[in-house]
Amino acid sequence: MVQGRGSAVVAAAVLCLLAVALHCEAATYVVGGSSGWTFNLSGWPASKKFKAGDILVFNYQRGAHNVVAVNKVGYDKCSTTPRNAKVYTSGKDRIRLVKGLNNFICTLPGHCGAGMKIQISAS
Ligand SMILES: [Cu+2]
Repeated sequence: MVQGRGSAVVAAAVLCLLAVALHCEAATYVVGGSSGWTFNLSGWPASKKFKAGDILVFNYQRGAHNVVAVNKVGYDKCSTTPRNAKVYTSGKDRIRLVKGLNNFICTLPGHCGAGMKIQISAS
Protein backbone atom coordinates (compact mmCIF):
# COMPACT_ATOMS: atom_id res chain seq x y z
CA MET A 1 0.00 0.00 0.00
CA VAL A 2 2.72 2.44 1.04
CA GLN A 3 4.85 1.31 -1.87
CA GLY A 4 1.94 1.85 -4.27
CA ARG A 5 1.45 5.38 -3.08
CA GLY A 6 5.19 6.07 -3.51
CA SER A 7 5.01 4.88 -7.11
CA ALA A 8 2.03 7.11 -7.74
CA VAL A 9 3.93 10.14 -6.41
CA VAL A 10 6.94 9.31 -8.57
CA ALA A 11 4.72 8.82 -11.61
CA ALA A 12 3.02 12.17 -10.98
CA ALA A 13 6.38 13.90 -10.63
CA VAL A 14 7.61 12.39 -13.89
CA LEU A 15 4.43 13.51 -15.66
CA CYS A 16 4.91 17.05 -14.36
CA LEU A 17 8.50 17.16 -15.55
CA LEU A 18 7.43 15.83 -18.93
CA ALA A 19 4.73 18.51 -19.19
CA VAL A 20 7.27 21.22 -18.38
CA ALA A 21 9.76 19.83 -20.88
CA LEU A 22 7.17 19.63 -23.67
CA HIS A 23 5.90 23.09 -22.89
CA CYS A 24 9.41 24.52 -23.05
CA GLU A 25 10.21 22.87 -26.34
CA ALA A 26 7.98 25.01 -28.57
CA ALA A 27 9.03 28.64 -28.63
CA THR A 28 7.01 31.59 -29.85
CA TYR A 29 8.65 34.30 -31.93
CA VAL A 30 7.17 37.65 -32.88
CA VAL A 31 8.33 38.22 -36.45
CA GLY A 32 10.28 41.48 -36.73
CA GLY A 33 10.07 42.07 -32.99
CA SER A 34 8.46 45.40 -32.15
CA SER A 35 8.45 46.40 -35.85
CA GLY A 36 6.14 43.52 -36.65
CA TRP A 37 5.65 41.97 -40.08
CA THR A 38 7.07 44.55 -42.48
CA PHE A 39 9.68 45.16 -45.19
CA ASN A 40 13.30 43.99 -45.12
CA LEU A 41 13.18 41.45 -42.33
CA SER A 42 15.57 39.07 -44.06
CA GLY A 43 18.16 39.57 -41.31
CA TRP A 44 15.70 38.97 -38.48
CA PRO A 45 15.97 35.14 -38.36
CA ALA A 46 19.79 35.19 -38.39
CA SER A 47 20.52 34.95 -34.67
CA LYS A 48 17.73 32.50 -33.84
CA LYS A 49 17.55 28.72 -33.77
CA PHE A 50 14.13 27.68 -34.98
CA LYS A 51 12.64 24.27 -34.40
CA ALA A 52 9.71 22.52 -36.02
CA GLY A 53 6.69 23.24 -33.85
CA ASP A 54 7.82 26.74 -32.91
CA ILE A 55 5.23 29.41 -33.52
CA LEU A 56 5.70 32.58 -35.51
CA VAL A 57 3.44 35.52 -34.72
CA PHE A 58 2.93 37.95 -37.59
CA ASN A 59 1.68 41.30 -36.29
CA TYR A 60 0.53 43.95 -38.77
CA GLN A 61 -2.36 46.28 -39.43
CA ARG A 62 -5.18 44.17 -40.79
CA GLY A 63 -5.76 44.98 -44.47
CA ALA A 64 -2.37 46.66 -44.88
CA HIS A 65 -0.60 43.33 -45.43
CA ASN A 66 -1.14 39.61 -45.46
CA VAL A 67 0.97 36.52 -44.89
CA VAL A 68 1.10 33.72 -47.44
CA ALA A 69 2.93 30.46 -46.76
CA VAL A 70 4.60 29.67 -50.07
CA ASN A 71 7.22 27.23 -51.31
CA LYS A 72 10.75 28.19 -52.37
CA VAL A 73 9.65 29.12 -55.90
CA GLY A 74 6.97 31.38 -54.45
CA TYR A 75 9.54 32.98 -52.19
CA ASP A 76 12.09 33.52 -54.96
CA LYS A 77 9.57 34.78 -57.53
CA CYS A 78 7.18 36.57 -55.15
CA SER A 79 4.32 34.48 -56.48
CA THR A 80 1.54 32.59 -54.75
CA THR A 81 3.05 29.18 -55.33
CA PRO A 82 1.59 26.66 -54.86
CA ARG A 83 -1.76 28.12 -55.95
CA ASN A 84 -3.48 26.75 -52.88
CA ALA A 85 -0.96 28.40 -50.53
CA LYS A 86 -2.57 29.38 -47.26
CA VAL A 87 -3.32 33.11 -46.95
CA TYR A 88 -3.46 34.70 -43.49
CA THR A 89 -5.13 38.07 -43.05
CA SER A 90 -6.00 38.52 -39.35
CA GLY A 91 -3.19 40.96 -38.52
CA LYS A 92 -2.07 38.72 -35.68
CA ASP A 93 -1.50 35.42 -37.40
CA ARG A 94 0.08 32.52 -35.57
CA ILE A 95 1.82 30.01 -37.80
CA ARG A 96 3.51 26.80 -36.67
CA LEU A 97 6.86 26.06 -38.30
CA VAL A 98 7.41 22.78 -40.09
CA LYS A 99 10.75 21.05 -40.41
CA GLY A 100 12.89 22.46 -43.21
CA LEU A 101 12.37 25.71 -45.07
CA ASN A 102 9.39 27.86 -44.21
CA ASN A 103 8.73 30.67 -46.69
CA PHE A 104 6.39 33.59 -46.13
CA ILE A 105 5.58 36.52 -48.37
CA CYS A 106 3.10 39.40 -48.45
CA THR A 107 1.11 39.23 -51.69
CA LEU A 108 -0.21 42.79 -51.74
CA PRO A 109 0.98 44.42 -54.99
CA GLY A 110 4.66 45.30 -54.83
CA HIS A 111 5.21 44.34 -51.21
CA CYS A 112 7.14 41.09 -51.65
CA GLY A 113 9.22 42.62 -54.43
CA ALA A 114 10.11 45.46 -52.05
CA GLY A 115 11.38 42.95 -49.51
CA MET A 116 8.31 41.85 -47.58
CA LYS A 117 9.31 38.21 -47.43
CA ILE A 118 10.98 35.95 -44.97
CA GLN A 119 12.58 32.53 -45.14
CA ILE A 120 13.12 30.48 -42.01
CA SER A 121 14.83 27.16 -41.63
CA ALA A 122 13.55 24.97 -38.79
CA SER A 123 15.39 21.90 -37.50
CU1 LIG B 1 2.53 43.81 -47.30
